[in-house]
Amino acid sequence: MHNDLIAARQSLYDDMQQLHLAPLWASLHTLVPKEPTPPYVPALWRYEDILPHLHRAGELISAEEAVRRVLVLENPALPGRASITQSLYAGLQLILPGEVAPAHRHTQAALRFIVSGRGAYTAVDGERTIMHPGDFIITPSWTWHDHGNPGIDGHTEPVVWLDGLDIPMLRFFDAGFAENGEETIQHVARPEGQSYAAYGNNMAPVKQQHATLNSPVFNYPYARTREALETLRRTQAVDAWHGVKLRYINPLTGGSPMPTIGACMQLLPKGFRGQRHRSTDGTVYNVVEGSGSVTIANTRFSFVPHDTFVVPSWATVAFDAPEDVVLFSFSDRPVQQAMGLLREAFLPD
Ligand code: GTQ
Repeated sequence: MHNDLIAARQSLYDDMQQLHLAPLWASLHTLVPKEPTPPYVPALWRYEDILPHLHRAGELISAEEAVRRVLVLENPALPGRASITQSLYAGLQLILPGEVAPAHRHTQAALRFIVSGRGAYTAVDGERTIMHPGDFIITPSWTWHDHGNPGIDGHTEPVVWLDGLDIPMLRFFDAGFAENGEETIQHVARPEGQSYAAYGNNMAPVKQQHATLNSPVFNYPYARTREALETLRRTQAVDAWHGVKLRYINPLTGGSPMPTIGACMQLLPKGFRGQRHRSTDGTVYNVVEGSGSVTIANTRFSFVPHDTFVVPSWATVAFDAPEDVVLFSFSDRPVQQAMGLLREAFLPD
């Protein structure tokens, strides 16, 4: 290209910049890429590495002072952003015996996936639920919530869970609001188990079945999920990509339990060697049972129970399970589906 033309163009760009104008043609290919080019990377966090730091935090700050005592799992390529993918946040929360995490609410939606320990509860809009390892619990947008660890049957132990929130998504939309409760521990308005009795048994109250954006079930107990996966692995063909995989639903709609985050549980039977697949929803996994490995793009990660890993948008993923493996996962899939953007591909052998 003629030097004069190069100089003239540069001069135009410099003058434009004063007016906060930019030439589209210089960046069109990155603005509208042929396929996703996520700025974040595959990563795995070993529970064994995190736990000592979580307990050190437990010695240095109370749950009440911290409000939420959480170690945030930051994507290595997004430091300081409290993001594990571009849209999602993940963190490991610890609550020690006798502690309370005070009541508040915010427009950010949360899920809890219980990793370890018994005897803690979470309360959501007036109802408590005891958390058991493997339970999937939702705290929908703008619901009051507090957590406590009084122990169970006279026994107390630390309780750890994985928090998944849509914090980066709400930051993108500038739609975040929050407020603290007047009381540290919210008033219990309904007995434990009421919402599950009303909506968790493939039935719904005859006079109140209007569907809402959020599931009326707020604890999906692991015992039921595990039993379903076990029955299916014995009675149906195992999917070559997913093993046996179920998604959590809002029983009144069949859609995801919350509008911004979808979640699944899958069982990979011993000896499973999964084929590669990919999708546009970057996904966070937590290992519930079993050891194995996952290959994300060209990197292989070995995992053991309680480890967490993230698969970026459009990165290929394939699992290897030398023993029975159970994986929990969550992503922004319902948002992409609502916008007609979700794409996935199942690659042949
Ligand atoms: O438990 O309410 O990990 O508000 C981040 C923000 C947990 C919670 C987090 C929160 C919470």
